[in-house]
Amino acid sequence: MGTLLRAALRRLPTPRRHRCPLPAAAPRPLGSGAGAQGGKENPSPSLRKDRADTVIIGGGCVGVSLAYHLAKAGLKDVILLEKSELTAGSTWHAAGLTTYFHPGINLKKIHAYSIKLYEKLEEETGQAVGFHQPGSIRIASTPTRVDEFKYQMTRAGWHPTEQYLITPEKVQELFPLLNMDMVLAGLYNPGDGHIDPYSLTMALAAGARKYGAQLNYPVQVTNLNPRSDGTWEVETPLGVIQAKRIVNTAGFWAREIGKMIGLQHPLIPVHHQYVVTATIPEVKALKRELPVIRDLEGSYYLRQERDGLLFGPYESEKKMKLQDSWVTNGVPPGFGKELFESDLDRIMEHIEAAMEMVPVLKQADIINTIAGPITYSPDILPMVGPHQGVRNYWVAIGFGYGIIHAGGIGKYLSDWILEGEPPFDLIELDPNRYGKWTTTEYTAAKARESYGFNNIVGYPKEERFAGRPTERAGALYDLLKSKCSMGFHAGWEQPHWFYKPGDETGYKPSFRRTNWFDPVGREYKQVMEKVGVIDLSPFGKFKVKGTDSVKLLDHLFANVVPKVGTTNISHMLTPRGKVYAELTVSQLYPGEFMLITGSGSELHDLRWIEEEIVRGGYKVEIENVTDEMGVLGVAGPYARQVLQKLTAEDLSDVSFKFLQSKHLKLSDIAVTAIRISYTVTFALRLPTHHLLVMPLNFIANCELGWELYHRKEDSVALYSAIMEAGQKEGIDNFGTYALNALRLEKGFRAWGAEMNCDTNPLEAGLEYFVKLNKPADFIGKQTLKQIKEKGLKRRLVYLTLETDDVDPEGNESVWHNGKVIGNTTSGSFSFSAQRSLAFAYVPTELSKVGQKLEVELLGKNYSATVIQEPLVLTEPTRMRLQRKGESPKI
Ligand code: THG
Repeated sequence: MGTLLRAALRRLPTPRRHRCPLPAAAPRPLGSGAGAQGGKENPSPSLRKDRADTVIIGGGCVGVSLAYHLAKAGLKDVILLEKSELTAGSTWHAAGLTTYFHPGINLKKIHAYSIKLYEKLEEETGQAVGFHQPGSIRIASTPTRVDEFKYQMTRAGWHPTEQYLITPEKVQELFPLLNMDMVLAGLYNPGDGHIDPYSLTMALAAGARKYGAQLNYPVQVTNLNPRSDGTWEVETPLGVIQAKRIVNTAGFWAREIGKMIGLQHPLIPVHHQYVVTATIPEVKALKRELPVIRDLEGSYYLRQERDGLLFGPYESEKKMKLQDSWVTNGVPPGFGKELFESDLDRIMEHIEAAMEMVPVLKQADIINTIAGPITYSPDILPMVGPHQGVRNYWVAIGFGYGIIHAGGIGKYLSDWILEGEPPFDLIELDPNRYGKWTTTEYTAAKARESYGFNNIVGYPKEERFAGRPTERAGALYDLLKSKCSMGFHAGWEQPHWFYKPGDETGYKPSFRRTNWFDPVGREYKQVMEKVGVIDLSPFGKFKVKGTDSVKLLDHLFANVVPKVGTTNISHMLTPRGKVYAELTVSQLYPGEFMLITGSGSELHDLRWIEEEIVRGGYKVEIENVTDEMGVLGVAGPYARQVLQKLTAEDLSDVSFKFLQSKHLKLSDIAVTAIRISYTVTFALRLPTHHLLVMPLNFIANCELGWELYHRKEDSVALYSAIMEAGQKEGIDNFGTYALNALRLEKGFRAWGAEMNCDTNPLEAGLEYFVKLNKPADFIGKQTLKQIKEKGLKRRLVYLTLETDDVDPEGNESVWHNGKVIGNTTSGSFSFSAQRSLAFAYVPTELSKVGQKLEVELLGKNYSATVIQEPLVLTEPTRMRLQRKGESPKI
């Protein structure tokens, strides 16, 4: 370490204690400080109104942005309650970084909106915001990091965000003070920078007031009482406010607000420190402001602060600090604009890395360190939207990067509140991705990990291991854990792929094909040629019954209601005709249904259904049986032969048809069996031309499969009985990676990839499941009719790609004639075609079979061809082709 810096550290003033206000020398972004007037307006601490449309709880940048956007959109009676003063909590001491970059596909839109808003806020509100946009560079100093940047480039290529992969020379030109020894490449976002979080909040507050919102502080919310009509009573020391809806934007107090209504929001405050230096002559001598840099290997950000530098590290999982007493006891009620004691020892290795990378730091004096609480959620993404289980309760909480998110999230949530559906897909922020399994211990372990992993390489198919297994791991977990690489799905552990002697086991992430590639091919073959068993227990499972159950499902779903003993694949659409969810619906008994959804969408779907039940006054009961039931999938040509050994019930095709369900005893265990398989089944909508790449006899009979729903207590016995019965047939396990390859070959779309609330079912090629002619006026029907009349601008196509050591993953750029014209949605290696497969959205005029396109993977454009789907022919099509005397061609 440089001696001067060491000396400087020694000269630091005595670290500030808890609850000491920000000293005069507190950092303020360049040129700011004078303009921030909004906070001076000290509203009278009276409620002024006792009725509101929306009460927003918490006056940080996120809550104030929501008030601004709701009021600007014309909503009357928006009241924000802040218990101390605006920005108290995390906003006021934030480092204020703004960036277009986010690895998440949809969050890029939030970032871009925020930046565009912040650029014009002063003009709109008269309040300066201290916004600096010198650009930012992420620095790669390892080859893997360069791969990561290439991966990020293809993911950003179909977004409006400007982002460039730049050479070391260009990096140096933009940031002349770098030690170039370690720089291999840079990821450059022009327009990035930093803003003064306090002034930003004041500008949003000025705007919110201008448009009619009421910001009240200091007014503490002391209790929240739900009323039977779905409205709320918000109690404060100054009286009660009646509100149609409440929005929790309380930052690191959000857990305390949640507790008032019996919810435990998974978020935890962590310590974050940053350091500000005095003037550095080399910085002062520069003609223009330095771009922000993020040294990912060193795990810190660094930006110019006046004529010095500001430097903020993210310590490792082991070194970072949680406020332990807050984890267990909650945030002390009086805590407001206070800081923690700083601890430079904790960040010393990052200081050293920064001095290596930016050598002028060695001579720099530190004039300030800020150590404040910021909120972390288990996956470091915020929770934004309506909450399942509590009517008219919304959240915008868990922000680790609140400043860059505030603008976009305020707009997003305001649109959702006012229009009844999310303006675009942001499923990764759904508060309902968490549930009862996200305990405090889990959240604390994850907060540590997320903080420590701030700058780790973000691989595709990333797995993180802290806090696992949860109490929800699943009944087969202990039996299977040593045999496979497990994936985490909403608290469950589900096998990704299974080990065999000679395999390189464990989690070995890569941007290219890695250790699971060959084993997944083996599992694929297992299911195609013999019979495989998969644990599908993480599915979300609901039972619906009651007088109005048929009526409800007819209104909720775009497909017809299945007859008793049968199953349909059905979509819930939004009023705008987008795909909100995909479920299977089985009528088990007259009027009694089982609804099955993916593991990640359990509470997401449940919230929507529950809300429609209340809205329409349907007489039904819905029960979430997700945790009570296990599910085993048995698939492959010998599936029938194996299961038949365990039951007297006739499983032949005549008596147990595709998409039928029956209650059976298998080896004396009661199961509800559905003849369906995401892996292998019929496709009824097959066109006549196929690219068939496998000999017919090889794929004959491969489409057989059952799902077996049973009591969780019986999972192990059922699994063992099936495995035992299938010895002769060579039964074996398979995991979700093989499942994904199988479903792609069959042309099955996956919710969250090929369809979401940005896509309508027609462009997604789901027309077969959408019954526009059914009598019931299901949600989205009218809009969808209009969409159909107008014609589709883009379509989902099925592509094969000539690749080498990398497969498409989804969200890559699709090119044509030197331009990005679309994006992939998911992909995999096809073990039957022996080349890569992907789904992609492209303009309708480029969607014809035979169209040549390119897909960008790791910096290279691979040639791709639109082909007729599906790749693997299934029984009905083969029969039809045979009858016609045609033989499919390779
Ligand atoms: N099994 C069950 N429920 C589910 C899934 C599942 N719910 C969520 C998700 N997965 C739903 N997705 C699908 C998608 C397609 C099929 C099954 C579940 C499927 N499709 C056939 C096809 O497209 O050819 C049959 C279509 C038809 O004729 O109706 O099987 O995996 N229980």
